[in-house]
Amino acid sequence: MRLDPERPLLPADMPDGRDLVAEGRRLGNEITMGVSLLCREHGVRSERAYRQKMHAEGRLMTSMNLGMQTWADTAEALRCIHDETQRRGFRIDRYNMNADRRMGLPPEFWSQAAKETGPMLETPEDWRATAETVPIQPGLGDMMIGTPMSVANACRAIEAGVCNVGNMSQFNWRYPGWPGDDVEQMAEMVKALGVMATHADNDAMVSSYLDDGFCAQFDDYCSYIGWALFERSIVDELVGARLSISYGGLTRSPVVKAAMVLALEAIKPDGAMNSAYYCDTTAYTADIEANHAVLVTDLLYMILAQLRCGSGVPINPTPVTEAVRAPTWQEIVDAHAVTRRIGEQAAGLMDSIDWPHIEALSARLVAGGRRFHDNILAGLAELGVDMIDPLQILLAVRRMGPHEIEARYAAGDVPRAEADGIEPLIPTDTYRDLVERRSRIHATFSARTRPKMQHIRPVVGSTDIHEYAVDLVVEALRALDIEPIVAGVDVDPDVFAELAHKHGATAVLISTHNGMALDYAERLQREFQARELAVPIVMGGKLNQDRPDAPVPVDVSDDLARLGIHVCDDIDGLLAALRIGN
Ligand code: B12
Repeated sequence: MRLDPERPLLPADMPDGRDLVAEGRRLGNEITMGVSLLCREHGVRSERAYRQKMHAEGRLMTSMNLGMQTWADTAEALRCIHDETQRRGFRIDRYNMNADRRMGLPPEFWSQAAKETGPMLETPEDWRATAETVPIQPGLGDMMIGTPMSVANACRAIEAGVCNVGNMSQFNWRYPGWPGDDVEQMAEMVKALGVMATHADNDAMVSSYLDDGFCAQFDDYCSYIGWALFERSIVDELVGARLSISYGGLTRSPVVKAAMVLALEAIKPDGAMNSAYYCDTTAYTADIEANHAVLVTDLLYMILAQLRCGSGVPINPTPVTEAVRAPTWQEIVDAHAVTRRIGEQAAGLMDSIDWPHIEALSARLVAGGRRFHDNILAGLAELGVDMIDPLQILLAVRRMGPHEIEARYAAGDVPRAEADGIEPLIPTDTYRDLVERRSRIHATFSARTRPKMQHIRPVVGSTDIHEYAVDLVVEALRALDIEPIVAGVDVDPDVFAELAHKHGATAVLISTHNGMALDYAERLQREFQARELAVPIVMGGKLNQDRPDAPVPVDVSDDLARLGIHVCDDIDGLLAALRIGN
């Protein structure tokens, strides 16, 4: 997105962010922070105190992502994990609940959107049970702060004894079927930050998984660090809450990740504590045995980085089935068993690592990050954003989007040309992947013959936040001289149907990943019927569906085909799919 000089970045009649923080603080004062089962068992009042105690005892802490179909299934998985890890002689310290995206919506909207991967907390008992089922500390890092339900969710989490509530980086996510606008959503978020500020002295922390938000679209790791500093300036300095950062799932280079961990620790203010460092999620394929190599290498460097900086931050190993679907509880335990074993051996390997190289890289990241941070603060002020109003700041950056922000404020050279993007100082792995995949796709598709391609006018978009495949589909189409209508991410079925109708589209190309492929397709077809549209639908991504009777999302490619949807495993299938109906 390029800023429109004719259109003001912010509306004239928005609420004052400072008043919203004050309102949040008032609401925060009405609730009492709970103490979880884990903390009670260890005689501490908070996750932070627990971690300090464990760190002092020399314990390597671990964290897991967990989100089954329902809360009942998730609670059962927690019990099984607790028992099985005890049997195998270790334990897991915390879990981050991967909730259904509908958790971010007011309950009256739940039935109007497709069920996605992850549980819903529906009753007060469910919320309390997150911290009471087993002595494993919950982090509610998804679909809480940043959503239209920010305030209610933050309050319930605090009352349940959840200390880390997120997710600052998810501030740009949209929620299916929600009719409100970005001002309303960000206002709720700012209020929730006020709630968290009230409980900062009780060790409540606003968590932020950097990879969930704009950082996933940045080309430069310096921008990651700069963005972390930027979030800190809003949460810690403006609002008076405490930010706790997670990072790692989109970085496959263990050396860069070790340097990033050192950098994230180096920029932390005194007394702050980060949430979790994640193993890579992107280098995995369907070759499960080969994925073990990715896991082990990544873990080794992450554990060594922990030993080097002594942060006391838990490590989150990625189950080897990551690229296939959401994991079973057994697959999660297995990944932690690997972590434990590497943890036993890591200290002996400390001296074999080239720390001066990693620390020099970390220093460059910090220096570049500080430049990004200074640039963005000065740049926003220049655009007329009131830099002591958190609502104005959040709304402004949300409206600018990650590409515009990096193009303006990156630490490296300014863009060579508008289309080029920035020249990254330390390129992100996602940027490297994109460049490599794009050139491969360009080479393949531009070599194809293009019969009657000019008649093709597809709409392209993603049903959720996953955006990388959409970028590639667009690239492939452009290589064929087809200019698509790009619907973007988080596109609801009625929006796809409206766009197809309005533009006389010849196909709708959908990427979907959140375990809702079938439910979404049926809703889309109903929207098509309502508009009497007969346009081919092509779907790719994770074509699976959460089902109450199955422990993990089930592949629904055949069901989609039966509905008449064209299913594509990869971009190569696009050409054949596009010919259909022409
Ligand atoms: C990167 C990633 C993320 C990033 C996305 C960053 C971004 N801005 O795009 C982040 C960290 C933000 C993220 C968030 C989430 N993620 Co995610 N994510 C992934 C991951 C690691 C890679 C997906 C990806 O982009 N691959 C690269 C692209 C190029 O490959 P691809 O998607 O496979 O697409 C290829 C083909 O499928 C095909 N294709 C895809 N779409 C289309 C469309 C058409 C028309 C065609 C022709 C072809 C085609 O072509 C592509 C090239 O071959 C996968 C796991 C994995 N390794 O696959 C999990 C995964 C998809 N995520 C998952 C989940 C659950 C989530 C969350 C809901 C978690 C949560 N509760 O917060 C959120 C989403 C929330 C939201 N608001 O939507 C699950 C889905 C579970 C399931 N149903 O099985 C997965 C499988 C992880 C797991 N094992 O649990 N995620």
